Amino acid sequence: MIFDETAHPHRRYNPLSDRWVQVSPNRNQRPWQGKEEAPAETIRPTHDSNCYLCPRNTRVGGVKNPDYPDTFIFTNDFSSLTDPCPPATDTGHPLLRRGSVSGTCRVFCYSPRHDLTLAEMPLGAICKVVDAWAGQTEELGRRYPWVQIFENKGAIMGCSNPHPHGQIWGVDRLPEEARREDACQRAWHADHGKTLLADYLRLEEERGERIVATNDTWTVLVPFWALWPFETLVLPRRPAARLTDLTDAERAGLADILQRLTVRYDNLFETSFPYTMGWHGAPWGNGPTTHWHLHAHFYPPLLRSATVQKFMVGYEMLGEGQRDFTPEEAAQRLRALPDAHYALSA
Ligand code: H2U
Ligand code: ZN
Repeated sequence: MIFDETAHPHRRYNPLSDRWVQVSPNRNQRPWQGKEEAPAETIRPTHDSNCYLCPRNTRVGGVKNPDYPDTFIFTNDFSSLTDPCPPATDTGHPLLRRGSVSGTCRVFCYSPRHDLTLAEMPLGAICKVVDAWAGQTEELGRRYPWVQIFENKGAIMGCSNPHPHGQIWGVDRLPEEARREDACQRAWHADHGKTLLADYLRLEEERGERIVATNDTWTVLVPFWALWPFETLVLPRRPAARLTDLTDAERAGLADILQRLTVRYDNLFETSFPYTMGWHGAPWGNGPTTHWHLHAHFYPPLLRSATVQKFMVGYEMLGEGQRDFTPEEAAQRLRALPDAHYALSA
């Protein structure tokens, strides 16, 4: 038998986080008995008086939101982290290790419009989001080694409020994903003299089969080692280390590529596409950052329709992560979709 990556189970290595993933393309043929009806798309008002993120509304803690014209950032009224936080004491037993963590958690409203998402926002408004991400990175990076920007989108991802928003945390130490990516990128740079993702990007640009969209300054691709069905990696073509290092042209290019990616995601199943996304930029205050290549991960849970989602259970929890169809097929499907949003162009 001759190996065929589109038919035969195999494993792929994620060099960015040092993990293996199992690809099982043969599982495409299995029967599906779960429910598949399309979800009711509710038409949302531009302002919702019950939304704690809309302008002029009062939040749970009693604070009133300003009448903000574009973006708005506030400290989470229910922050996961505090600063200061009492240092964790030693338990005295090596099998009961604990450590300290302190930081701050902010909520970031992308727009005063309750009814929009990144995919539906005009390019100028997405530019404001990019500028705010960079500004927050700069400010929190002065106080914390790790700045985690992320967005949970969609009820399926546990996000209760459809108002377009994300979160920004400043943390006083590297969390697990950051620690893994720092070690992998550091080792690659020491051996090859270039960033891991610069070498990877060159390879992908030559091959083309996993590219979703590209412009002068950015590329979006489905990584060779993607675990989630339509997972993507958003990469600056120049190896910038952080959002704060981007030129004006790169910021504009980022707004463009984010729009093209999120529109494609919505077009895939003609639904407001759920995902968790977030930025990984170089840690602060830990010496040179030449090994680190800025990137965003998009991790969407949908598998084959607006309602059929991928669950990370069973072998995924007990063995290793597994995907069904190949990353190349995911890229090909996303690449083929139009740049115009299905709901806006109707
Ligand atoms: P997510 O939906 O992405 O979890 O973000 C909403 C955040 O908003 C959530 O973390 C906070 C919640 O703690 N929040 C406030 O800070 N004030 C409120 O009045 C309600 C919700
Ligand atoms: Zn709102």
